[in-house]
Amino acid sequence: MANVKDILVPDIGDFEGVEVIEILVSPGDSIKIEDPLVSLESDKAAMEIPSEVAGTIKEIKVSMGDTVSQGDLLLTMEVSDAAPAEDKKEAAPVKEEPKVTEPTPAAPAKTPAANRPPPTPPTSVNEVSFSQAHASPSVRKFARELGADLGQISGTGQKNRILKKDVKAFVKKIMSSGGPGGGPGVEPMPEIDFSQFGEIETEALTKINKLTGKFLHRNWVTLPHVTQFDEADITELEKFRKQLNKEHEKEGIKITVLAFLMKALVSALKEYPRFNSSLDVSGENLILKKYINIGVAMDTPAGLVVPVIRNCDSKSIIELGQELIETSKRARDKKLSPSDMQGGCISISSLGGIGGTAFTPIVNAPEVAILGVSRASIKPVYIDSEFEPRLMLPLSLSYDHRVIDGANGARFTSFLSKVLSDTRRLLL
Ligand code: CAO
Repeated sequence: MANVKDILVPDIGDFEGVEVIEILVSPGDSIKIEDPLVSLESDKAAMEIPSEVAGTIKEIKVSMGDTVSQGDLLLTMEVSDAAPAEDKKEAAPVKEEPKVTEPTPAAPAKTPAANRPPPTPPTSVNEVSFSQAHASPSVRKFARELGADLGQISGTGQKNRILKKDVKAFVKKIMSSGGPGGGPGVEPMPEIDFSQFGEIETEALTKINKLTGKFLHRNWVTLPHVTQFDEADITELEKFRKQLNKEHEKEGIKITVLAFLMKALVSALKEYPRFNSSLDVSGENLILKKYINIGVAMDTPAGLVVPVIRNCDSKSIIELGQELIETSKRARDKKLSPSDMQGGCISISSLGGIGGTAFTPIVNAPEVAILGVSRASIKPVYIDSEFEPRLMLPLSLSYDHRVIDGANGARFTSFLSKVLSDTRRLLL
């Protein structure tokens, strides 16, 4: 036989007239001992009232917003006789840590959704905004289980309280926003019929475009990039380069600035070995490489490729110049194999032959840095109390800030600049 039992507010300490902020059960619900029934909130803390008995909810006797004290009737429950007496242990109210914002429970709602930072993946939880969010313990627990940051969720409950359904909607939105142009926590790109604005033509991306795009996107969103800009005075280097090209004209050898840059990078990597490293998959160890292979971004009609020139430390500038010519021809003729693109330590993206003053290249992970090079130009440089026309080469070094500190980024480009300004240093 079942009997109907009144469920009262238990001993909740010194609190009087506490607000009912959430009713967690409905008539007909089957309840186990310690299942939460309602959430109460004072101006100091929120707490859940768990059930002391097992049974079925008959009638809810309070409404949201009511204030209750110890001994007040919350609901009635049909308690099954079958429930063993020893199951009927005292269930204490589950208290949440005191609220960070005092004194009004509605305080977190002062941050309108529009002013909140854009959503990030459910895994990155800001503990401060999480603790300040206006939600009951059960909703907090639920959000914790899903890794959802309460601080980013707009509540639809009373006084903007975050409800379980708000957490569900937030997670659902994040999970479904991984479509084209979207990503975790990012709105998917809307599908637009551009022909409504004028004539259009659709061109399929090449295989290389698609593949490169995927890796660039991954590297752009997963690596914290910083780009360090600098300049190198290559006036003397350029004289030397022209002289070398004249000397080797008959052999058909042509050396561009790029070969010198590769040689300068070899010196810089030896001086700063951290730039010749990769993070392992766990992200806890740095793998330092003892070889020096340099990837060179090459623009081909089929798209961008980054073949790797191996063992650059054991090659002369002339050998590097030759290999660059051969490799760029193979790239344009689509003769590169996947292995030609592997094993790089650092990359160079040279747009100097085209133009521009600076840019922010994307690190070619698992490498940790990439050197961008723009077009050299004559600039007035103040030397020994006079302006002199010097050929200045713009450098843009992007690096993975998890591995390289800003100070070392600046040291690296300063070193490169020094070496390129005085080619004798390449011999050191
Ligand atoms: N400043 C001024 N002139 C430069 C220069 C620079 N930084 N770099 C090259 N030049 C000059 C060269 O000396 C050459 O001039 P001459 O013909 O008068 O001797 C001319 O520009 C053409 O050089 P180049 O670009 O063909 O040769 P390179 O060795 O410098 O580069 C290669 C070879 C394959 C890297 C280049 O052709 C290329 O593809 N660059 C694009 C790379 C790219 O797309 N990067 C973006 C990646 S991210 O999207």
